Formats: sequence, structure tokens, C-alpha cells
Amino acid sequence: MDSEAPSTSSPNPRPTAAPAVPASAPMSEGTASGEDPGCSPVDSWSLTTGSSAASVRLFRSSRSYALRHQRRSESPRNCRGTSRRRAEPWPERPSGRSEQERESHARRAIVNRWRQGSEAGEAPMTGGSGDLRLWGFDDRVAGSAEDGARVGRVVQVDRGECDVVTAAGMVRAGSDSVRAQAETAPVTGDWVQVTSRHEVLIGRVLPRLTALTRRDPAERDAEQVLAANFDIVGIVAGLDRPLPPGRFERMLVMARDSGAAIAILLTKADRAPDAAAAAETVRAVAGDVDVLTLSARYDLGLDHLRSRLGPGRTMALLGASGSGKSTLVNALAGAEVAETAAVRASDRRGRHTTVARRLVLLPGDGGMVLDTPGVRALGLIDAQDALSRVFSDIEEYGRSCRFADCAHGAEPDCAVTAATEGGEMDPRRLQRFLALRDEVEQQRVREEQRARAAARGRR
Ligand SMILES: Nc1nc2c(ncn2[C@@H]2O[C@H](COP(=O)(O)OP(=O)(O)OP(=O)(O)O)[C@@H](O)[C@H]2O)c(=O)[nH]1
Ligand SMILES: [Mg+2]
Ligand SMILES: [Zn+2]
Repeated sequence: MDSEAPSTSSPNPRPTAAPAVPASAPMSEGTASGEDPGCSPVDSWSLTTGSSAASVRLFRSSRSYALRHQRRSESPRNCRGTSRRRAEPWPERPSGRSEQERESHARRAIVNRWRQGSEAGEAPMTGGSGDLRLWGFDDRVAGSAEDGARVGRVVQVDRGECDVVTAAGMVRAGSDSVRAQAETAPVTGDWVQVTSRHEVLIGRVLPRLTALTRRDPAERDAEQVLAANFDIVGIVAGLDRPLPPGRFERMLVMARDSGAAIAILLTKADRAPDAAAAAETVRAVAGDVDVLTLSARYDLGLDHLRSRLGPGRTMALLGASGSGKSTLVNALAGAEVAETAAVRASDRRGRHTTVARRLVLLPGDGGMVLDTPGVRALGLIDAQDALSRVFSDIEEYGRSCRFADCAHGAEPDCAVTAATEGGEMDPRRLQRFLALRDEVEQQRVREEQRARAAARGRR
């Protein structure tokens, strides 16, 4: 963190941004107690930055998560706790029975549904409460499933079990222990194949089209997938608190790396003295990204957001605790489907209210939002390309450096440092870029060392 004064306007508007947020202090997700670096008032963003629309090279060719994973196999990760449990429909809860009776009734109901499905052939993918088209089922998903497989979408993951929406309705599915030993663990948003003999199990996770990934906070070199198969990442930030540019840049890199489109959602516009100016400042760092100012409380801007969704489309929300993600979900859903809680009055920090990632179907064929717990750790993993795109202005200057492999440090005739010295670029943006680049590079080196050690072990 630093506490530099806001930068002054540059005569030659270039993307500039204010105080550096140490890239070495990534944010983590969903613990009840943790600090929320990047939200300190000293990180407040200068509102005097220039417009950058013309100077930021637009991001066009997305190297999607899916493509990346053609060359890098996913870390085998188990669903936490792979205990098998019988299928339970959800949220079916017949009243007036004992707990035990209710459970056996529920089991019978779901087993019968599955029996009907197998006797009468595969249940239709469309029509009825489990209409999978509403949940985004399309030819791409159909094409990646095995012939005759039963397909469903993971709505929530809980201690190794998942709520999965299938053509036959919502089911509770365990993970196949054999599968879990060696293959991809399901995450919210995944399309999966389910089997149902005595219990419903997830047999296979279909290839992901997009995914939000980060370095696993518990396992330094492992990748953790937060959510999958969304069309848009909604980066959520509340205008009731400072907007630290380092946090935005980190989330932008992650979102770029996911392969999906990006929208920045500036919530709590009713709390901002000048929401339009804040949006301009964010655009200066975000470049070619949709920036919306919203107020869930006063229904401002929500129609703009709805217009980006629509039938079968999914928006995954990413943002700090207390930024208003769940409030937004409720406003879009038109009902209290997600728990929310007031931020701390002293520093506007959230209370980590949401604890699970959950896919919420919006009414009126309005698509889906994927609510997530507030993030604190956002360690980047294998995100070199996304980093270059988010800092495309630096890449552009870099083309004029004397050395093609210039690191933009002490090299002579470095066009990037010249740009900072000449006031065309905020030096703090360069500092943040260099810190993120080091983080990604160090992680890559560790990954290589690990792969070499593993190869030696196999010999
Ligand atoms: N004034 C105002 N307050 C809002 C708005 N949106 C959310 N809030 C408030 O912000 C607080 C936090 O909102 P949540 O929706 O719980 O935040 P969250 O991002 O889901 O937080 P976590 O679940 O902890 O990650 C609540 O008190 C909301 O009422 C808004 O548009 N205007
Ligand atoms: Mg929440
Ligand atoms: Zn250089």
C-alpha cells in the first residue's frame, strides 16, 4: 500500500492510476475474519486521471481458459469430502412428517424420477421445471457429452456434494470416488454427467468453456477453479468506499484469463457523490470494458445489466465482501434469494456473508447470476497473456524499447520508463504491472521446478 497523493492530470491523457497496491498481497475469499487488503482508504483512487479510450489497445483475441487447458492438464482436485450420500431432491420438503419420513419420502421421489427416466429413455432436456435450456444447455454442451449421458448443471457445491439441476429436476449428487481421485472436481456452473443407480453421482465434468481460476490460498502452487461456464464476469465494486486500482487490475487479469466477457459493476451509485466521474476513472484503467453504475437499492441501471444477460446466459460475480453482490442478485431475482448483511460502519468492510458459490436462475428467462463469497486472495496463476492484455498500454510503449526483451527496469532507451518520466503514464501503474508480472513469473518457475521434480521421481 502506499499513501501517495492523487496523481495530477496529464496534458497527454494516458491511462493513469493512483496508489500502488502491492501485487504481493493478493486477496482471499470467504473467511469470516480476514482483512480485506485493497480496501484501505489510503488506496483511494485518484479521480483526476485522464481518459484512455483512445490510448488503450483494445483486447480482441481472447485466449480462453478452455484453450489454455488444452496444453496444461488441470490439477487433480477432489471435491472436499467425497462421502456418498443418497439422492435428495431439493428443495422438496414435504411437511407434517418426521425428519426420517421426510428423508425417505424425498429419496423415493427422486429415485422414482430417475427410474422413470431410465425406463422411458432420457428425460427431455427442455420443458418442465428442469428445462435445461433456461440453465444454458445448448449444442456446445450437448456436443461435449457422451451419447445417452444424463447431463446436469452444478448449482452449488457443499462439502463434496452438489446440487445439480437436471432435466428431471434438482438433485443432490455425490461425487464418484473413483472419478474424484483422478479427475476434475465439479465447481458451480459446471456441466456434468450424472449417473443414478442407487444414488445420484457425478460421473464426469464436461470440458469448461470459461473458468475463473486463482492460486489456491491453501496450496501455493495449485490452481483453484472458482466458477465455470459463464458468459460474463461481473467485477463488482461498491462506490461507498475507495476504488483501489491494484485490486481492479488484479480482478481484470483474472477475468481476462477466464475467457469470458467482462463488465465492471459499480454498485451503490446512490452512495457516490459523483458516480459518473468514478466510472470514468475506472474506464481509464479498464480500457475496453463495459462499466455500469448501479444501485440495487434504488433500481438504477439494473435494466442495462439485464440487457447483458438474457436466456441461457450466465454472469459470474467477483468482488470484495460487502461490495453488494448478493444484494444485486436479489434485485435481479426480484426476491430475497441470497443473504445480505450491512458493512462495518467504521471502514465499510463486508462481513463475508455469502459462504458458497451459487447459480441463481433469474425470472422471465433472464439468464443466471453466479453469486460468490467476497474475495480476498486473488493470486494469479498462469496468467501471462491476460496480464499483457490488461496492461496493453505498457505493451504498446514496450514495442519502442531498444531491446525486444526489455524488462522496463534499468535498461537504456526504455520507452516505458520514458513514458512515466514524461508524465504520459502514471509510474504507479508501471510498478503494479511489474509486481504482478513478477508474481506470475515466480509462480511459473515454481511450477516448472515442481514438474521437473515430479519427472525425476517417475524415473
Ligand atoms: N446504499 C446502498 N447499499 C447497498 C446497495 N447494494 C448493496 N448495499 C448494501 O451493502 C451491504 C453489503 O451487501 P451484500 O450484498 O451483502 O454484499 P456482498 O458483496 O454479497 O458481500 P459478501 O457476501 O460478504 O461477499 C448491505 O448492507 C447492502 O444493503 C446499493 O445499491 N445501495
Ligand atoms: Mg454476498
Ligand atoms: Zn522497456
